Amino acid sequence: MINLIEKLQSGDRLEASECFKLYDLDLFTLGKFANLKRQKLHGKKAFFNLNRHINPTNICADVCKFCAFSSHRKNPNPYIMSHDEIMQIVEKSVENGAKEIHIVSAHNPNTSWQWYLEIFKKIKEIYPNLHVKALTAAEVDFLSRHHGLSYDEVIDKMIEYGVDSMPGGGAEIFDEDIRAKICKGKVGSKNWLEIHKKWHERGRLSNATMLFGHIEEPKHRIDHMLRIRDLQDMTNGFNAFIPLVYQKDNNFIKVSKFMGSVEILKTMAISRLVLDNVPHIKAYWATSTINLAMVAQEFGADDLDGTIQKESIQSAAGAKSASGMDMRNFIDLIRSSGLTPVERDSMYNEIKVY
Ligand code: V47
Repeated sequence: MINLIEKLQSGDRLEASECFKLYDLDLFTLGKFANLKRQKLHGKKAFFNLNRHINPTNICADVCKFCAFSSHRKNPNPYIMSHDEIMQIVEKSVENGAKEIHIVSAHNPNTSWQWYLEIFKKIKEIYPNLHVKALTAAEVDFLSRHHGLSYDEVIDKMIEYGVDSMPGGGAEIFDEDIRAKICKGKVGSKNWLEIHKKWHERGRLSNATMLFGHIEEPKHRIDHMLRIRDLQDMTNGFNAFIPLVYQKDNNFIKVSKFMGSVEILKTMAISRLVLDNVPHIKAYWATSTINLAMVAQEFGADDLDGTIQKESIQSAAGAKSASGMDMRNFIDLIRSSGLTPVERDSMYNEIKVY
């Protein structure tokens, strides 16, 4: 342990074998070193953006056991939005100040690939400066398999139709055994990484998530982070890493012990320490609660995601995020935590320091 602490003090990159020992350290030791790294990169800044999440359909060909959003026997309310409906939401969101639209759908087998992609063109025609963050690697994989397109073809179409960046969804946990238990049939780990690699190779940026607090163990989280770190060494295309805290309601994973705040904060801190090449660690308040997301800013995280306006995926599973967050509240909470609220764009350029 002394060697590991010396290594953390040096600030040098941790070897994989050292990363696997990090969970043995206590929260405050991890927090101290993660905060040093965070302060070195971002000082006291806590980033957020003005965004809107839109989930155009919940009808899904896949059956992920953690998902309470897709329509299934515990949530029998299938829907699919028309492009007109989506455009109305976009219009309202822009009126409310959104600068980014984050569009993620279930894998709906009853639609064409055009239904997935043409909406981006429609948005960009009217709002050329609105950032479109859309299509997870899981959706890319679904579109490829369902419509007989290669990954390259889907990705080139995304660019042609106006997608600016890719969200980090669908990564879940890369370990193949755990993945088979929680989301069998969905995009495999290697393919998730391959899709992001192809996206990065076209000069585009994306995020990476990790779903934790279900049946995985700490070693699986470290393995997940290391696979992200390896790809980032090659492409430098990840903007942010987002550890998503598992929400337990209305889904099909039986979890006997739920994750407490200490383990959540340790995971945030460890993310900062392992992912020395990813610029931002996002404490996504929708899954961690807003107060813990604020505390996480002192344990390695530097970003909170945004005001969201409406959230359907995590709130279906119990998170208190259904109606987003008021910008004033956001700013006041960041300030009262002793941090500097920084509104950013989707590429982390600073728009306004409050
Ligand atoms: O991949 C599904 C997760 C993700 C549950 O890129 C759940 O900036 C917790 O990826 N408990 C989609 N999480 C959302 C996502 C995301 C969110 C915010 C920002 C960004 C970004 C990306 O939601 C899925 C899945 O891991 N999810 N069910 C649940 N029960």
